[in-house]
Amino acid sequence: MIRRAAVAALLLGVSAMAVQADVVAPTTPPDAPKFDAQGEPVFVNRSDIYEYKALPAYNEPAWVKAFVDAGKLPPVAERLPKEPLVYKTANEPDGTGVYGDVMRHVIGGRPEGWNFWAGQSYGWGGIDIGLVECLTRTGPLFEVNATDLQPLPNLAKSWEWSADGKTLTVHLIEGAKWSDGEPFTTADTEFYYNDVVGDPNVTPLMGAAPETYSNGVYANVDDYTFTLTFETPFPESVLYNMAYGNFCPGPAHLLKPQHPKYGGKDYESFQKAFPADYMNFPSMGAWVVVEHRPDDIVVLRRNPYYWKVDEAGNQLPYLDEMQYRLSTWADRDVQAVAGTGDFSNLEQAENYVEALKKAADPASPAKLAFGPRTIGYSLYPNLSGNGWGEPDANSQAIRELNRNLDFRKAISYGLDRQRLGESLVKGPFTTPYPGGIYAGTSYYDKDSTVYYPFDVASAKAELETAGLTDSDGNGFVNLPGGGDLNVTLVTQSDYQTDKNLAEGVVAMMGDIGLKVTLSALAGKDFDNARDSGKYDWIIIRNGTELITVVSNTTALAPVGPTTDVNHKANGAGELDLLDYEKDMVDTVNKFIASRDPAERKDLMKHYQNVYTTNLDGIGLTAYPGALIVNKRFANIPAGAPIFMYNWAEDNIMRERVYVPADKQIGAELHPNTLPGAPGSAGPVTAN
Ligand code: BQZ
Repeated sequence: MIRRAAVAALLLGVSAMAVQADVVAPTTPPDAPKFDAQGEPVFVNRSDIYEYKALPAYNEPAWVKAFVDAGKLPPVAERLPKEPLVYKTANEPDGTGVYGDVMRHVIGGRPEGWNFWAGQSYGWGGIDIGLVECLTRTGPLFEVNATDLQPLPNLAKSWEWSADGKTLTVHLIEGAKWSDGEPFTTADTEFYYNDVVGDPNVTPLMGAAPETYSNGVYANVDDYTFTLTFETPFPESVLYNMAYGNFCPGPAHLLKPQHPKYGGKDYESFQKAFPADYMNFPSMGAWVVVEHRPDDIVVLRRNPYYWKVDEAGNQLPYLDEMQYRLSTWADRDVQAVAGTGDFSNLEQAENYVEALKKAADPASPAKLAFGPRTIGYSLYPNLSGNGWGEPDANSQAIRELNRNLDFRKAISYGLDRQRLGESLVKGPFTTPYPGGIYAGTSYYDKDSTVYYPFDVASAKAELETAGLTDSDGNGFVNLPGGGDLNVTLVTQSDYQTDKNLAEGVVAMMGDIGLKVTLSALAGKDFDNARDSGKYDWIIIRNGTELITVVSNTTALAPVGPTTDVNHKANGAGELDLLDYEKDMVDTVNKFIASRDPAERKDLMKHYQNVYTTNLDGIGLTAYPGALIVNKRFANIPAGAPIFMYNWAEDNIMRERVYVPADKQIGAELHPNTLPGAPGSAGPVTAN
């Protein structure tokens, strides 16, 4: 490793020893160990997956027909939209499915309530993905040809841009209904856009804000058509941002009366209006929550108004029930390989060896398939210097240091990323991750990626350059004129991986003389600390934007007051951006406005260079995840990644997954029942 100063000293004829030990020059990241994903997707065009059309006749499970015969439900044709979404048989890996059976999920989160639009978490692990359907869909894009890469239609069946690119007209599916039979119309999209996203007092679960949609101005045209009008032409990324996590409208007929603007008591009451014991909350998803036993299980039953069918006219879903056992994320892996659970995203590298061993047994009840290296962790210093998260004096001093590149370089030079990855799992899985766009993805460019490699002497030199020295000789650097600097590192306690990485960081920072104290927070507390800026440093498993760039693009930089993970506006709405951040904002906005693929590639090379040169986030490690699914399920698409445009719960398109009749296990907890009326106690029978 060539120390820059030593070379300079030699050139000047000065003894290298006389020059203060300087830092090693930044480099490009090491190539990741070769790791072949198990199974390639069958690449298709979007139109090969599904289309919207009326079919001559429709079917439903026989036990659902009993509800029609008892006069409790309209005939199935009247429960479907004029032109349902029709999944094409040729894209169903195992063809037309049969009705029946259940998918038994295990999750580590817990439902807070059902008001996703006021920020309530459903406990993750696929519950929210299956309940809140959105205008467009990106999960299945993992199998879409790069030449046809645009968001899939979903509740929005089509859209078009005005000639000047400043107006987007969106056409909703016509005649679809909520699971309680109420029509889905632009009343729902208008309420979502103007009274959830547009109301600063309301924050939806994934933080969608006006900037998420390029500050478009909403207008209804009719019950199934609305427009968004923009300042700058063709902000096509808004269509990606209309997928899961963002433009997923709620039932205005239930939400609106609770909203303070329409007679609701106040914002807190609005958020808490549909608590976790409220059953049968209307959904546009394939299933509806009919039972919740706290810390035990959430059970969902099929939505009789679901607006999707297969080409034979069978109303979907094929699976009559979804279960979510309320446990831990680690238990999800254990139960999936044991066969008592049906699904897991194997994402905690510590469990790989055991899971692989179990799944390798031919008698294993589950199939395990590794995908691409898209699970990655970064350490994020809080970059706000003007009060986001209300820091005390000590934290404010740390934020000033966080805003100093020499300090951020010290952290990076102090991290032995190879050892961090190997502390999780040995083998070709993990690779040092500098931060920024992931290696191996469409917009990655190695030569644009700057890597400050592990070197303790360089780390210590950078701390000194940042004005930190161990003035009291106790082994830890001190704040200028004060006691030891003591950084609090927030991590998520629900995952062993997050805790292991955090513990590794604490130890390595100690080796360079930087005292770091761990604060491990569970689920919602972690998410709240992350989103409110109440941290000095935080370790986060990164989102889709650093893998695909085209989804969640606004999360790549502080393009708005609340879009960036480690730099949001203060209470006064002020963003004190550093110069390099302004460059990133400008680059991302140009990317969003560009329709030229070559220009977009170049813009992302620049973004990657600015991000990694300035360590906007300090990468730790990246590795592949594996999808574990019980072998009895059919129609699991080949090569489905656990995480890319979205999680596998979305990617595998659960509504068209089925279990052949001879493999069904009779594990439904509420067989032959349907959701009841909103707010009623639970599921209902036909008579
Ligand atoms: C997958 C995912 C589906 C959230 C969540 C959880 C939250 C975060 C993140 C993952 C869980 C599973 O991830 O770990 O495999 O099933 O749910 O939503 O970590 O705490 O806030 O971003 O997606």
